[in-house]
Amino acid sequence: MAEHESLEFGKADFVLLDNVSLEEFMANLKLRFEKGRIYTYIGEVVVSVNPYRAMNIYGRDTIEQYKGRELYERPPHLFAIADAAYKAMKRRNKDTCIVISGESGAGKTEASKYIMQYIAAITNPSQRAEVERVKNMLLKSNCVLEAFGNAKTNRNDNSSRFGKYMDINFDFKGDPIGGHINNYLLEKSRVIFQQEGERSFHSFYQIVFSILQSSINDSADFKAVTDAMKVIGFTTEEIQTVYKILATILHLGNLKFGSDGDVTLIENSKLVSVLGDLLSTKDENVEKALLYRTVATGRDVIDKQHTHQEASYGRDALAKAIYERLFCWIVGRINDIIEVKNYDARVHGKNTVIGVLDIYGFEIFQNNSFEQFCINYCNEKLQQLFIQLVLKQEQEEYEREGIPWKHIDYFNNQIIVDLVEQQHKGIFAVLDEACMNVGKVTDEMFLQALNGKLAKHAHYTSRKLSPTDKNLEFDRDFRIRHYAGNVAYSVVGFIDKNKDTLFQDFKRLLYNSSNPVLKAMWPEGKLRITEVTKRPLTAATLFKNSMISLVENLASKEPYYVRCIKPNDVKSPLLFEHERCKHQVEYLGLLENVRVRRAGFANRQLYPRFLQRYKMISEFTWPNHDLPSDKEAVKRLLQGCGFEHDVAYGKTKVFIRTPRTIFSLEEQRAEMVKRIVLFLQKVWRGTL
Ligand code: AD9
Ligand code: MG
Repeated sequence: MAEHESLEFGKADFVLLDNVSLEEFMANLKLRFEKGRIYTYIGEVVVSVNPYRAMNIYGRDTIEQYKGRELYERPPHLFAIADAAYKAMKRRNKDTCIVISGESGAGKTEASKYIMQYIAAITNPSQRAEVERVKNMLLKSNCVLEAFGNAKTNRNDNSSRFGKYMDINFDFKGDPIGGHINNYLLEKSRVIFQQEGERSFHSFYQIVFSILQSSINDSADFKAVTDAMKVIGFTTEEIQTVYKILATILHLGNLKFGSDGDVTLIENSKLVSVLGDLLSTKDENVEKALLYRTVATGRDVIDKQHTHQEASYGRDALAKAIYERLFCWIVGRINDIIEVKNYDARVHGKNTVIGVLDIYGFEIFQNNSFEQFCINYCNEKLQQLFIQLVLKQEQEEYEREGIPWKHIDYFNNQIIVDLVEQQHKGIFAVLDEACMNVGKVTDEMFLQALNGKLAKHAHYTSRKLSPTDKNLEFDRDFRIRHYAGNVAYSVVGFIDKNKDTLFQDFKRLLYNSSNPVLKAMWPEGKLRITEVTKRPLTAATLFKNSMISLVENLASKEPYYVRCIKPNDVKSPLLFEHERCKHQVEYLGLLENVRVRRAGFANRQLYPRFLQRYKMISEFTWPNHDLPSDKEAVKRLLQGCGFEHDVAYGKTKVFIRTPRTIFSLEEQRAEMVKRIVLFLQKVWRGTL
């Protein structure tokens, strides 16, 4: 429970609501938003509403106010959560993680940056040069990754198109000594196609506009990104290669194929030599890779000419693949540089981590495809984790402290997670099976297979299964009832995107480049055609595996949660769209969260902390107590106040069931503080 805020700003913690109803929850959320209080707690969870305006609450002075303080001592803030995670890491040697969730545009990425800034600001008081360097690199890596992995969508001008999990490693002093980034499935199709009103990745505009000097923002960002890459430690050659790759992709976008009878040709063949230059490879090799593929038939190896359609497919696949590879390579390079080296646990003690997760939020567009399906599945996984961990954490604390605990029921989205990922029956499994088939499998056949397998599933339907459903517009769609809403996905492109084929000829072309940086990105180009036999894992399987290991990793750490809410769809700082927000509160399970928290104990505090705060209200503890332990002193204090019935004594903490008790303690404390101040004033004036 946070104090230092008058009730005019609403309740700082939802557990303090008089009645836990959706109406009261919403009224409090709205009041606080309108008063500029964008953060509110549910116990240790931060609920955040995107203010869509610059807030003066992230400066150095605010950071100082949160440093080392307990959660309930200050108004709710991201900094308090970051500090709690940091304290758990430092004092208790715990690996912790901060999981930020919410739909697209709700404020996850901004929150993750403020959290990183806070951690950077409060660490390394002795200004060790090496630690300063590491901190600087961690912060700068954000800027680079955003340039290459974010884009304007119809939901968010700076939408993350990849998932990011960053570990920050700390030494025994609690200073950051390195880090590691895991990135999850980049939405690479954006390189070749954007929905109306959207853009490709920021990086492309930065390079184009830096040449044209026409857009101030993009060209300033170009400089910032280039500088950031230099700071992180990218070599000049590497940076040049990065920009050459971007240019390659832009030129590939202009490449057109034509036909002359049976022969497929490149129409604007001048581009071939431009590409040859950029990729540091011979023009004829570029041309050949674009128009032919090498196939092994028995012992023979032949060059087979692409059809017009195959050539276009190949070109697009190439553009997507080199961008994705570039992105992964950038992440890999950052990791090479920031990873902890030479850490000796015997000398330095345990190396602990804080992980920060910032993924792409749940999204619904006009047209939803394979990428949205993966993104929304990822959000289902995280929702599932939230449900489990928030309860688990609660239960474990009661157990650890020896407090009896009655299990509380909660809504479970596992059924939707299973619908997607279950072996043999799940949507990914059906998709993989379709992709395994030799012979031509179409997206429509995949849809039929889904309809066959999932006809009875409560969260799945399609036009075929629900012909009268007016919200299902197209035959090619299937619809999932997600935890966060209904989404119709068009099956068009599912098969291709899942197979994710890139002709081996392109890999060889890039591997044979005389640019060593580029060559190093394509090690598998070394293989000869007869050596390439293994079928690569599909995009769906890779993504599913990465999500499963992400969740395992998060579950192994002590979690802290930030739940972001998007107040409106027009990016307005003034508008609190009631229905929109209510929907999010519901699907995020925030009300259940409050109930679980309240069914247990609304407040818990370490004994010494509790005493420090309230000792002045009891004659047994003021100014000091002579009881054998702080725990005994707290017992005595609470008995004296008549709150015995409302508390439980754990091993290290006192648990207070109802918020009213805390209010009352606070009131008594305020009264005593006033009396003490008056007394001191009298002493000072000599009027006593
Ligand atoms: V997505 O799932 O990556 O599409 P996010 O990451 O949840 O989404 P983001 O953090 O990018 O959303 O926030 C969207 C925009 O809201 C930002 O670009 C800011 O303009 C605005 N925003 C978000 N949080 C804050 C804040 N704390 N203060 C001011 C904010 N503006
Ligand atoms: Mg984001």
